[in-house]
Amino acid sequence: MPRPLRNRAAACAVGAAVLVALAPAGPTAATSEVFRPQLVTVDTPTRADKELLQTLGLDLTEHAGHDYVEVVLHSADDVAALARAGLGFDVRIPDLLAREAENNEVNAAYAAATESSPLPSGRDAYRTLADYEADMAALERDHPDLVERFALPHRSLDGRPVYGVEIGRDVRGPDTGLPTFVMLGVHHAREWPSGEHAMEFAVDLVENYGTDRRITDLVDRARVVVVPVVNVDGFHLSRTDGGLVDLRAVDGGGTASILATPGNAYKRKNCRVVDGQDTPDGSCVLGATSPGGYGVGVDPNRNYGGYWGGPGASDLFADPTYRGAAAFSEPETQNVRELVSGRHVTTLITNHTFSNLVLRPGGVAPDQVAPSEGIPLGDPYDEGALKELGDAMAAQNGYTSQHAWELYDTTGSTEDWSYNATGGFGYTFEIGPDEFHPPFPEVVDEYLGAGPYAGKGNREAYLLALENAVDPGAHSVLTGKAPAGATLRLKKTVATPTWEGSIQDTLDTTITVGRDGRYTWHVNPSTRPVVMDRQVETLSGEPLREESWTGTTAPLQSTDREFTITEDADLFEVVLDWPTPDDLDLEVYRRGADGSLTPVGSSGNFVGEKERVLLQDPAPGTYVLRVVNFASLTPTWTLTAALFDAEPSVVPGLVEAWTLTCERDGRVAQRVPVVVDRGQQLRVDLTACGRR
Ligand code: 0X9
Ligand code: ZN
Repeated sequence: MPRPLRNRAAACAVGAAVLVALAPAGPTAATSEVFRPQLVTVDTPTRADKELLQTLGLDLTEHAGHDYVEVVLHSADDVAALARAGLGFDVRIPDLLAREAENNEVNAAYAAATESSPLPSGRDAYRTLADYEADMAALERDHPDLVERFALPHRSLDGRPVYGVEIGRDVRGPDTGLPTFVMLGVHHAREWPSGEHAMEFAVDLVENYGTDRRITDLVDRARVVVVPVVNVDGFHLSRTDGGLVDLRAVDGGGTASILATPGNAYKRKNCRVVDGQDTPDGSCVLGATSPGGYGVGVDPNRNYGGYWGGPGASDLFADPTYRGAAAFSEPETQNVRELVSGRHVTTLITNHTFSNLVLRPGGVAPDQVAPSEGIPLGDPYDEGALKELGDAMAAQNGYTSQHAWELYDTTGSTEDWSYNATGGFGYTFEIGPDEFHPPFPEVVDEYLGAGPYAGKGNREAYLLALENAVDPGAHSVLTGKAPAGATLRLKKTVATPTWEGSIQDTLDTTITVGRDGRYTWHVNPSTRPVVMDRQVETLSGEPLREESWTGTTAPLQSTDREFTITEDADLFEVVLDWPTPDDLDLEVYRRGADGSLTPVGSSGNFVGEKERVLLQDPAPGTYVLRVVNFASLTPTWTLTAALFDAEPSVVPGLVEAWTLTCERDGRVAQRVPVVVDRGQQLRVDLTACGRR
C-alpha cells in the first residue's frame, strides 16, 4: 500500500472535523422505518469495554483509538445490542447511503455530461468485471487477426475465469519468436484505475493499428499481452460494494475514511477465505468482509516467489500484506507465473494505485541479507538500464522514479519474481496522487496526461515500455537456420531464491520455424540477474559514530532531534524503536543554509513495525530526525543515528545456459546449450536437426 499510514495525521485531522460537523447532537434512536446504515463511535475507555464490544457481532471498522472504536450499525437490532451492553456512542455519519450518493455525484455528473471521453474507448465511468469481459470479447470479435482473447490457466478461488488479450499481427498464427510485452492491472481489488489503464492501452493499440505508424510498427514487432484484472474476485467485490457505501469523500480519500469504510469497497486482497484451503465457489461474497484491506484474503502482491516470505510481507492471515501459505499458493499469482514462464516477456508493467510512482526493482534495500543467499542483496544487476527506462517513463507522467524499496520493503511482489527469475524488466506503476479509486475524470487525466504532461501521461510511458520490450539492445536475440516447421524449444529449470529457501522455476518456451528455414528469436538473457556478479557493500561492524536518544511523543504530535555530519561516511542509519505494538513513523530531513528542511528519507511501515531510514553517502550537514506518533498511546521510544563505513566488494556470479532443442514430429533431433547476454545477438544454426 503506498505509505498507507503516511498522510494519516492530516487525514485524521480533516476527517475528524468533517465527522464531528456531520454528527447530530446525540445518539439517534432506532426507528421503525427502513434503517439507514450509520457510522458511530463507540466509547471504549477500558480494555473490558473493547472486549465486550467484540462479542456483540457488530461490524467493527479498523478505525479505532485507545478509547473508541468506529462501528457501522446496520439495523435497529445493532443499536439495541449496544444499548443492552451499556456502551455509549456518538453518531458520526447518520446516513451512509446519503454519503455514498454524495461521493458518487462527481462520477455521475461526469458520465452525464460526457458523451464520449477522450480515452481510447471513450468510456466515462469505471468498468465492472462484466464490462472488462465484454470489452475484451468485442476487441477480439472486431479485430480477429489482431486480437486473441484467452483464459489464463487457473480459475479464481470463487470459480471465475480470468481473461486476457494477446495483441499482435497475425495473432492466431504460430509463435515466430517476437518478444512479449505484458501489462497487468488490479492485483489489489480496490485499485480500479490500474485495470482501466491496462484496458485502455489495449484498446489504444488495437484502434490505432494500421493508422498510427508508431503503434503499427510496435505491434508488428511484439506480442502484447494485457490482463486488466488479475484479481477478478476481489475486484468484483470491491467494484460492486464500492457503489454502495464508500466514505472516501469524508476526508478527501484519506486513510481514515478508507479504514472506516465497511464491507469490501476497500478490499485489497484476493478471495482466500480459509488460509491454505479451498472453499466452495461463492464463499468469498458470503464470507467475512475485508474493510480497509484487513480481514480475509492473501495479498497477491506478496505471494510471488521472489524473496517470498521476507520483509515487508506479513505472516498473519488478517493483515493487508498477508503473503499466503506458500510462494505461489494463489491462482492469481500462478496465472501470472505461467504466463511469464511460457514466453520471453522482455518488459512487464504491473499497475497499481496510488502515489504517482514508477517503481523498479529491488523490493528490499540493498544492504539487507536474505538468509537464503547469505550476502547483501545489492542493487539489481541491470540497475543502470532499469533506472534509465524508469526515469524516461516518469518524465511522461510526472511520477517519481525510484526503487520499490524506497517506498517500503516488499518481498513476493510481481517483479521481485519476474525480474529475478527471467531477467525481463519489470515495473510497478502507482497511478494517481491520492486515492485508490478516485473520481473517473482523474483516470482520464492520468492516462492521457494533463497540465504540463498533456498528451503524454501513462499512455506515453507505456509506449516507451513497449519500445523497450522490442529493442534488441535490451534483451538477447538468437538467429539461425533450422528446418521449416520445426519446433524450437528454449528451456531451463532453475532455483529462484525465496527469503529463506528457494523454489523451482521452469522457463519453457517454443517457436515454430518459418517456411524460409530461418528463425529470429527474441529472448531473455540466459543468466538470471539474481545469480549475476553482485556489487555489495559490507558494513564495518562498528559505527564510526553513534548517538542515541530516548523520549516520548503525544498522539498526533512529533518530536525532532538533530544530528550533524561533518565526516565522510558511506552510510547513515537512523533507527526508531519502541516497546508497544503501536505506530510511530520516522522522517529524516536535511537542514538548508536558510533553515528550510528538505525530506531525505522516511519510513512509514505498518502499525507495529519498527522504523529505519538508511541514506547512502550522506552529505555533510545537519539532519533533523522527526518522530511522529500516529498511535493513541504515548510510548517511550529510542532513536539511534549511526554513521558507518562500507567496503565495496564483488561477489562473483554464475553463468547459466538455456537448453535449445530442435524438435521434429515431437522428437528432439538436436540439443544445444546456449549462453547469451543482454544486448547480444547469437547465431545458432540447427542444421543437424534436418538430417534424418
Ligand atoms: O504494496 C504494494 O503491493 C504496492 N503498493 S499498493 O498500494 N498498490 O499496494 C507497492 C509494491 C512495491 N514493491 C514492489 N513492486 N516490489
Ligand atoms: Zn496495489
